[in-house]
Amino acid sequence: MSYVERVLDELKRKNSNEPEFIQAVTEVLESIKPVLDKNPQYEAAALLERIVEPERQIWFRVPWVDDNGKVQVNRGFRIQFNSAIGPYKGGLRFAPNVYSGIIKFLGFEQIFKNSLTGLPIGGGKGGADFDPSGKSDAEIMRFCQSFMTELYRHIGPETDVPAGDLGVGAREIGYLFGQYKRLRNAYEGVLTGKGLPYGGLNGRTEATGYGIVFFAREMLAHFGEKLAGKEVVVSGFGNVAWGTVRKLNELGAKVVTISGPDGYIYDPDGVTAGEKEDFMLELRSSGKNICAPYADKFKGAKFFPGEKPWGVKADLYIPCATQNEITMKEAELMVKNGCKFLCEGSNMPTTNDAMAYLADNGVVIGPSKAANAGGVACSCIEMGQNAGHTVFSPEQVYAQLETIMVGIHDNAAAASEEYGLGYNLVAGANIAGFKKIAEAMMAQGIC
Ligand code: 2IT
Repeated sequence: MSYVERVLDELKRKNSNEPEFIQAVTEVLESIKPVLDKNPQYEAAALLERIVEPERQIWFRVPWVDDNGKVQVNRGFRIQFNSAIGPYKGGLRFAPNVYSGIIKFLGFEQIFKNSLTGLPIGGGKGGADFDPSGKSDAEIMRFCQSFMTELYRHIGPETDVPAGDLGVGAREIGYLFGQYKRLRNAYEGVLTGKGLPYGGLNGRTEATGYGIVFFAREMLAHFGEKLAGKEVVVSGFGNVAWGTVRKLNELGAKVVTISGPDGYIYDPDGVTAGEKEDFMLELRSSGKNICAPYADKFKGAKFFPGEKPWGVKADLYIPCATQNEITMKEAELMVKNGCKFLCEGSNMPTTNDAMAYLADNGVVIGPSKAANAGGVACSCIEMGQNAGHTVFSPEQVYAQLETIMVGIHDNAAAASEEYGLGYNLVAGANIAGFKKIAEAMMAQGIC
């Protein structure tokens, strides 16, 4: 049995109730086998066994009082996964399906994503099984304050710096920051994704989406193709989808779909810049988590209830909703429609078997941990801005973001080439991300 198989066996035994975590680890470990073969000292140092075990896992009670005076209790998490190259860094997700397996898969992915940015940030993730949809502003505030009342003792600007993820946007970050500041009596960059008046970074809101599009542009350029004139299927309608749509429009592509948990929108005229783009923000801030109203507002757009957009023909597919929205069923549809490029916006949107099937059928895949790293990269720039007691201009941020995304693409492509895998960005990103973590961990001894 190979080293990787042995570690995966043990992982499955210990975490059998966390399928998403097992999926994420399997995907990474299988593709770094050539690096392990070249470096037998890693097995001797039990490097993989250490990498798959979070350094620290915090589970906590989040009690709060709803608008009817009823006491509610949610479960909060912070998984401090790996600090080999910097303080733990990663978002907080508030969604009803959150449990340890989701936070651990996200935290594990974050280790390699953050490594790929080239910046000094370790991997972590957190959240709660709290459903923000339909909650009043006061309820959101009370929940965030209670969440931070436990979390504050575990985090800090040099220890662990959370940010947003699904269900956690600028409003939630504001409430979390306010409570941290009260409890600690310290004004410090402990969270990123903050509002501009209190330490936030110009450009952080659109950074993830813009970065995804820069990455897609580099993928297409490798084959001598351009984004201009391309039809694009996008899923989701939240922050990541919005930034993606904006940049795609700017670069002359046409976005024909967005989606929500309620179904998808097909807009043959394109989700164009201006009113339509802005309506995505309205959909988000409505707190209802549905996209159907888009079709009522814009003539020519059609709503398909309960369906996903993967059967729509396009040149490029960019999932921006949530994990595992592309399974074998959707992958088969995409291949039938002649899909050439898949650039993953959301974290782990594709199941491992669907990913293998797409690759076998010639689809070029930009993996999420590389393609969506622009968000956390700008979070790290926000940390630097706060630590330096300064403010960066949007132009400074956009320029750095673009350089970082091109760098991630080129490093992933080079790592794949180095190991004789051709242009395989999935393996290349895992290899490039892993190498830096492995070298840092080896240098720091058994810890
Ligand atoms: O998945 C992600 O990279 C995020 N949710 C952003 C993390 C961050 O710390 O900005």
